[in-house]
Amino acid sequence: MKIIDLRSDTVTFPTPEMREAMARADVGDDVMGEDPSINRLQELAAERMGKEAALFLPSGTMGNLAAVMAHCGRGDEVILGNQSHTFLFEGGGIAYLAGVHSYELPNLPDGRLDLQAVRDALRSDDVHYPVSRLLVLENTHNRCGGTVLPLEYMDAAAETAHSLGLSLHIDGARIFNAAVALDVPANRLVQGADSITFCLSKGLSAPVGSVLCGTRDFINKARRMRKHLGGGMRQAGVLAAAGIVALEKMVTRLGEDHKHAQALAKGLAGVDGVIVETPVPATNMVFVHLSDAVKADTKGVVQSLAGLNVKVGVVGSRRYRLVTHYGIEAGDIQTVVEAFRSVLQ
Ligand code: TLP
Repeated sequence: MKIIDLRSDTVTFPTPEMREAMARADVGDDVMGEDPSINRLQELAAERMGKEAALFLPSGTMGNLAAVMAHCGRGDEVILGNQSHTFLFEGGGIAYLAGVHSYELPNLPDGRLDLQAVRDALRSDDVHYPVSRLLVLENTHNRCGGTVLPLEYMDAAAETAHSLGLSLHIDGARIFNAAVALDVPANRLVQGADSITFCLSKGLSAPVGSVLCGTRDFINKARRMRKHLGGGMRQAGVLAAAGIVALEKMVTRLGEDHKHAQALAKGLAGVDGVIVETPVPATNMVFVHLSDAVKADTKGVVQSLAGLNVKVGVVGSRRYRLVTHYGIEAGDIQTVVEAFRSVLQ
């Protein structure tokens, strides 16, 4: 019996083509810059993001952290959303490991930051204050519902950041979902950004890895930071080989995941007791919560669903996240809807 695992798109397995590419990969010592597969992945990633250079890292968390460390010195300040992954889910690493102070602005419901609020957050030159150095945005925005920050906003945010003397980093863990949803090339979407991290190991299905892109100088600094963080790997070309397949073969199919998410939202909207937060999800995430009429508790529902081979993520009291991905097929959607109906009836 198939387990329908909607907890995240991080649960995806490598495709058969990835496994073959991994078995055949040419490898070398990447700390010495000699892994041909990693070098190729980095070139490809830089090209896809329209940046000079790129760096392969073990995770999105390390990509964002290395970026913050390369942009900021200790005691500097980064402006970011209070719902951002970097603020909520990266273990406070920018404070703990980088000594960087954060200025959290409330994310608007669609994941954007109000650009006037960004202007207002800029510190004046005064010894009492940290030095404002960096603006971080997330696209797609995970906790705001897999929402997409539109192109005009991305351009305006870059202009605002630069006019304030700030650099702009994009946590683009799912930037290709945004690009596919907007039908805009990813490199255009991040054109104004100074750096971007994107993940190979989410909707693109590679087993491990993220890539940080930016100018050559910035990437040279970030490579030092990756070493400080213990992220310099050796013959990791076996991982990069899967990443190359991810970039070349797995981007355009993300639209299927978005369609499945829309079908799932529509189906769940018809189940008594389930409140779908966004009737037409923008990308591959569906957030739902239980109505007051439901007696069962948050965990009880998860356990009952798991008993029917459906796994969902808990993201708050009586609130769940369901993420579609490679491995979830059209036929699974109805199974999930029926599972909810049977658990909540
Ligand atoms: N997100 C994971 C969990 O950590 C919540 C998920 O299941 O969605 N940026 C964004 C926007 C992310 O969603 C994630 C992972 C990361 C960065 C970190 O990537 P990894 O897990 O590779 O460190």
